Amino acid sequence: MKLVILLALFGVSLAQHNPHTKQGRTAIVHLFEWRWADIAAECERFLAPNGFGGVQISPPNEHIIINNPWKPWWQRYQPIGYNLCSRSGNEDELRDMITRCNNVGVNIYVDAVINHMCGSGGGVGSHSSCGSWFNANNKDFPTVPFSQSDFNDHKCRTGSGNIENYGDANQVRDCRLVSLLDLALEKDYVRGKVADFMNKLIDMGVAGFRVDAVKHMWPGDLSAIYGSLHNLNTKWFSGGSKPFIVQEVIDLGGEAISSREYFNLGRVTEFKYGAKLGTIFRKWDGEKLSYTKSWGEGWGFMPNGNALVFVDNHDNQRGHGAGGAAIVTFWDPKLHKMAVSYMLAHPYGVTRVMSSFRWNRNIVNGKDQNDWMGPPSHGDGSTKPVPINADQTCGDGWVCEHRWRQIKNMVIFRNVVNGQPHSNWWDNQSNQVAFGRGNRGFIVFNNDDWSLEVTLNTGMPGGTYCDVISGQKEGSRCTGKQINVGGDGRAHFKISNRDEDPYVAIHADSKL
Ligand code: QV4
Ligand code: CA
Repeated sequence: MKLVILLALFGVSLAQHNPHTKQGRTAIVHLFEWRWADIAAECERFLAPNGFGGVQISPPNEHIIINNPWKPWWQRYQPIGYNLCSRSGNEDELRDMITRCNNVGVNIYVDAVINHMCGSGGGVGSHSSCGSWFNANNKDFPTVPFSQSDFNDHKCRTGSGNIENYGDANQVRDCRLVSLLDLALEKDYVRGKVADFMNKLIDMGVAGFRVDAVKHMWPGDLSAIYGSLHNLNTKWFSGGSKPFIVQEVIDLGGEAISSREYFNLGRVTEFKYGAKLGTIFRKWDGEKLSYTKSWGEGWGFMPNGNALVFVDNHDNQRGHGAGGAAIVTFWDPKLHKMAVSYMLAHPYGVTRVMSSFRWNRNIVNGKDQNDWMGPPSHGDGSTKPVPINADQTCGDGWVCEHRWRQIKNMVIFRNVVNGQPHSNWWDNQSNQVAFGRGNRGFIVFNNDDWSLEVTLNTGMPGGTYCDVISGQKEGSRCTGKQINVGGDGRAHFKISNRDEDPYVAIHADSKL
């Protein structure tokens, strides 16, 4: 009996680590602040044809509207209730997007903000995305409803009521994160409201959640909430599938709370990954690419089966959250393409690609004065659609890193090499490295200030391959460099440090 219960618990928790991606697809893209209508179209016209497994969407629930500063992106991290109208669209548009993406095999993962409601200074009125009235002064959110006793203030022991010391686990969980009204998730009533919200989305067809601010919630409370979630909708997922759970915990070490506390509940964001990879590609702190021979758990990252990895996210690409100046973003396109490609080529973790919007970056003394700026918008603050240019890039300030040829092709590479071991490592003891994935793919990086010229064992079957970085295979021709692999698996590589993209990648499906 005990064994059965143990196995059941084990099975349940492991299931929440599975992203349920379809057809061997392996990468997720965060379409930050995109409208539901644009995501639906993107699933059909681009993500499905290019093998993307899923989309992380911005919070779909009712949120505060802030006019000073002017409709910042972070207003969506201040919930007013669980009605499904947001800056990205209304409930019908959300449902249409989920349906259309699922119908082409692209999963939807919802950013769930369940630790708190809006900030204590959020005011009184109907300035929310669905127009519901609320009173932040009295902690009154009638649309849920939540009132005074559904919040944690009585448990918080700091003078300000805010988190003052991250070394104290109690205040990190029971006090307010930057004044955000902290929900009493120990109460069955509050847990029930949160679970109802998540279950409604599951029934609509989402595949899982990125849970916001998990460090600020007790593992026991989360376990109770996750435990009451429905299985995924059998219209698109096999019976008994549990929602995928990615928990946002920033753990760079040295705090009272560690990611480990949440491993059994679902995957956890590995923030060390992007911070280190950025430092390595920037060649800061004496780091070298050759040191990444043991990349992954060998670098002290969490166990592979627990990790969700990314080069940058919506916070640290603009100086919020963790990682600082080392993080490489689209503002450094050459390094960004290399770092994202390294991540996609490497077997560690479930991978997430960032897709951003441009803003008027203005860094003064290390701080971006415009880190609040929301997505490309019309004069009334409504979000602009994402126009697609003739060359497949995006217009109107949408960066669409996921559409950059090099990144898109590495998402395909990751699918092609899925399940193959990390193999045939080579390095020059500096910043030139190469590795393969069994006999299905091989990648070579030159991040030194001089040329690379070397013959390497690729582990690939003999033949001519098209490099998917400088170009790609189109029909039977190659628009980029060609790499000849001999019958012995060896190939000659020459990469100038002055190349636009000083790296080369080939895989089984890029064979000519
Ligand atoms: C400010 C002061 C407070 C003060 C308050 C008074 O900072 O000290 O008490 O005014 O009213 C915004 C403002 C912030 C403001 C707050 C409340 O930036 O200055 O407080 O609103 O009005 C995003 C943004 C935050 C933003 C928040 C809510 O990053 O700047 O706060 O949304 O709109 C930690 C956490 C981690 C978190 C990370 C950023 O452990 O969980 O910080 N990451 C997630 C999300 C992130 C989001 C939140 C959590 C909160 O990824 O995007 O914060 O939902 O490391
Ligand atoms: Ca909390």
